[in-house]
Amino acid sequence: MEIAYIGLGGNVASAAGTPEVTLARAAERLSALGRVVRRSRLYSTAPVGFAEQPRFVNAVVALETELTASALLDALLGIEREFGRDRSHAIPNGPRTLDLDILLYGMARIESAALQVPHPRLAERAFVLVPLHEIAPEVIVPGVGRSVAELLACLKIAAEDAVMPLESGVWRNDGHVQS
Ligand code: PH2
Ligand code: MG
Ligand code: MG
Repeated sequence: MEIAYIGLGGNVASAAGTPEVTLARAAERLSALGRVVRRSRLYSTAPVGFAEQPRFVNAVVALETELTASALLDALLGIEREFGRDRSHAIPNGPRTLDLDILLYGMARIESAALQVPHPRLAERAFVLVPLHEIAPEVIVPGVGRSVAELLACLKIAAEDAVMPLESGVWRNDGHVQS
């Protein structure tokens, strides 16, 4: 059994609805892969890497799972496709209905063509570190040897509106152990 931290993001509507609804439905789907033990709030975040697109909705959940990292990745890609993710002519860092990234998988370090864990850009992305910090401030990032709280303290969040908590009736946002 491992704890995987999964980043959720999206900035265009899916058949399920707005990005908020997509993320809420996707989090429910994650329960089929184990037990969702924590979830951050939803955040409205400024797009990183490609500016000419709508703001993103981001969140992070902790999933207790018996799946291997590779099986988890396959399952996440399947859920992305269920919510209309189309990678066929996608702009790098561009708009998407749903992105599910394995940020951390226990203390594992994985460097394969298909999967890098910890997520290689985790430490530089406020849209990941802020929600991850909400549910796992003390967790040490393998390879970096620093806690999420230390990494967030090192990161300068330039714009005030870069990462803003979002109130949404569709998202359970207690941040604590889920039943
Ligand atoms: N995902 C990206 C690129 N840029 N920006 C924000 N704000 N949120 C994201 O989830 C995001 C991004 C590539 O996966
Ligand atoms: Mg991503
Ligand atoms: Mg991804």
